[in-house]
Amino acid sequence: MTEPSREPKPQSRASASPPEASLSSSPQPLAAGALAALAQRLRRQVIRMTAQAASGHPGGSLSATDIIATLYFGGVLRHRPKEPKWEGRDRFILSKGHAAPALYAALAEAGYFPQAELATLRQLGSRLQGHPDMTLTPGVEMSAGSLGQGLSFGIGMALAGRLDARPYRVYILLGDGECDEGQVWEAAMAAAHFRLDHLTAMVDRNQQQIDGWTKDVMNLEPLADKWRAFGWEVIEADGHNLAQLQAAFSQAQSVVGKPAVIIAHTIKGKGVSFMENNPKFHGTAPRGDEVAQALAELGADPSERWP
Ligand SMILES: Cc1ncc(C[n+]2csc(CCOP(=O)(O)OP(=O)(O)O)c2C)c(N)n1
Repeated sequence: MTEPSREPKPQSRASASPPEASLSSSPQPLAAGALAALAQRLRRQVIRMTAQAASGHPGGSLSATDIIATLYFGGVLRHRPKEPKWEGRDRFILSKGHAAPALYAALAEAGYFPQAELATLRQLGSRLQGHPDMTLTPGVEMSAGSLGQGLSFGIGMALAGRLDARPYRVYILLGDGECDEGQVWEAAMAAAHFRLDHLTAMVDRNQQQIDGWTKDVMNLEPLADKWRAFGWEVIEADGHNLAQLQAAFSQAQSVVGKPAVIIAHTIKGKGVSFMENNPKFHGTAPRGDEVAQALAELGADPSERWP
């Protein structure tokens, strides 16, 4: 495959991102049924990982799982799991780093590291720490955990791609509670100022944060209008409808001259009845009978390998 030239080319503020030519693609997107089944498998891994670690953040991992599954397996990201540092890859930044279990499950599924490693979540010496570490884990683009930083980091990557004339795209997943951070809005201003149309933010709009409902902690509404006022194209989608998510990503890719944000309406703890909208499972792992019930509700497959 021919890599795009590294020759820097002059860019004016008005210029859009580099042309989307000459990038090799990710594997073919999965068909709808297979993608849905895969997303459920990732959810089961989130349950097993956090249960085994006896700690972690299942709620915000389960709300983000369909978004992450669509990125990696729904034909959005161009990436090479066997060549994680391939310079032409699209970048995915999990800014809400506490949802690391969902990211790790997807990376293992894609082949960045063995599935068996998922069982080492949060152990001393493991490559899979409680929050993503870009120095340890293949496929992790940014060390995250301190909320509010991912959009700024992604802007740096997007500007670097423009300077290097590399036509990769940058995707950043934010929590809605994370949007309480002032740094998010400074970054939102900057991304619009620099017309970063090769950058897409996603907000996991599950309406909850660590202490409960976002409307009670810090009301974000009207959230779409806020992003619009900051100069962004706003796309809203049901964050658990994979076809809608795929359509939202392709709409975001077609936006010219400004960044796009996908507000993905989700449910914290999605797929497990006693976790849905239950703030207890923001940062508490399932245990005992809860694990069996969660796996059953997520369509447990007895033949599934664990670890
Ligand atoms: C700067 C910073 N402050 C506080 C925390 C502690 N914290 C971890 S998760 C969380 C709630 C985040 O809510 P949201 O972004 O909505 O995540 P989700 O509900 O999707 O899990 C908080 C406050 C943190 N990680 N970083």
